[in-house]
Amino acid sequence: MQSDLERFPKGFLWGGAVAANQCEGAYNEDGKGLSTQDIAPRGIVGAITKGPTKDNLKLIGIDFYHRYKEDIKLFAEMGFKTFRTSIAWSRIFPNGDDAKPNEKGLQFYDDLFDECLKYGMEPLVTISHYETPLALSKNYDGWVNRKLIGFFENYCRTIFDRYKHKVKYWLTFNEINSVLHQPYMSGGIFTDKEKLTKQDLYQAIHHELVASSMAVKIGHEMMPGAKIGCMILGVPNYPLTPNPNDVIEAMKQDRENLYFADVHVRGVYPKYMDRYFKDNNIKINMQPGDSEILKNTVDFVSFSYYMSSCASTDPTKEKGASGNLIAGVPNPYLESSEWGWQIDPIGLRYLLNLYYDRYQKPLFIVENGLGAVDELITDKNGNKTVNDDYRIKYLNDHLVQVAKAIDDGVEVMGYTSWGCIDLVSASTAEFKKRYGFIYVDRNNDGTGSLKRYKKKSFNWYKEVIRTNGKSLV
Ligand code: BGP
Repeated sequence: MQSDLERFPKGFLWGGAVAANQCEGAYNEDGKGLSTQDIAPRGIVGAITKGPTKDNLKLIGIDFYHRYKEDIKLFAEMGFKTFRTSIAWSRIFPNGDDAKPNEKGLQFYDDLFDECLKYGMEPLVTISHYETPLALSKNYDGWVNRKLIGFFENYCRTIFDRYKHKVKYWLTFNEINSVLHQPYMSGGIFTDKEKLTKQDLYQAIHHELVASSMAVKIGHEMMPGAKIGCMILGVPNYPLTPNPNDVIEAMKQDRENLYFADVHVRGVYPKYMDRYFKDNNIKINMQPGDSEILKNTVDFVSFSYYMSSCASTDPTKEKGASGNLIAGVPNPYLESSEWGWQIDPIGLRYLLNLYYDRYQKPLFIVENGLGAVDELITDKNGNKTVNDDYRIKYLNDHLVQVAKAIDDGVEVMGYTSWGCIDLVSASTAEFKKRYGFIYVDRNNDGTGSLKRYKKKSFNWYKEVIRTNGKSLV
């Protein structure tokens, strides 16, 4: 790429992203209640347990709860303009339906946001990132129950009021469309995935969509100037072949995800869902006022991007490619990560264009990165580090495509690389799968000093931010 072009706009929000449940630890400190994650030691690949068990790496995470000052300082050293994290709902309302919030939980995020602001870093806050209070899951079946809207509203009012002078950028539900595939992790739905009816699933989605629009409504009322976005798990679907049947299949699979952003941006259910609901015998119970609330549309669309997928109507093609909570037919043109996620930088340019053509809203890439096994080595100066050239290549190649999308005319607000510091992975709840610019000494068996070390990508990203993307190649 030519280096003399000012592709990334001035004020582009460079940064990194984490989620409370994957890094904070301190799962039962200072009045925090249990969340759905505290009994899911294997992420989405294993069963949930009766209570927290020692093998659940998230209970300690990377001890961010106690070490955030050290970590934020390192992010500041890289020049982060923004830091995306989530608020653990069960730190604020331990059971989700409590009458009063937990002051110590509120104080923690006050301190955390102050620390970010001290370095001129804008907090970008996910209100709900796969950490529904466990009591809401067990006692109400999560978002299947309409009562969750009220509890969520109460939670939003509490945090908006508390942080209105500190947080300008908010995201409602992390990867809201992932509830289609992971109802427990994403929607706190306690009913077994196999037993969950489509009727209940889509009713739960309706509740989340109403709650999300409600958050936009009250957020705008309580925090003039705040920018509130939805957050979508972004996986573009390519037809596996030019067979028109595959093209229609890809369109259908894309719509499964686009539906969520369509409602958030347009404020109404898209027409194609009428057909889907009819075909699947689903009747959404819309209460009076719901359609009015849905009209509170988002200020921007944020999304995660790790991979693309292929759609095929050929029954001999198996959905063999594993991936970010969604499995697709493997693309023969792409290579895969060590975890089988297909790497497709151009897909990011494609997705940015797709969203922008459809919505004409600013876009924010709030997750992207490479989960890999890293080897900690000692360099010639005696410093411990990781030579993660593979990560640098992955991120560079994706950012080049972001630059191209900006050239295409797409409005991109920012980019927060996922897992800017190593943390516990979401899907497999392990430590071996690392994303960070900062290595954390912790292992799958829970051993390790929790010490932090800068990887090679640390200085690389610092330079990308310093030059506003001109150092990309
Ligand atoms: C997304 C989640 C994140 C994150 C990321 C990487 O689905 O929003 O929480 O973890 O994927 O996935 P994993 O951690 O499973 O590698």
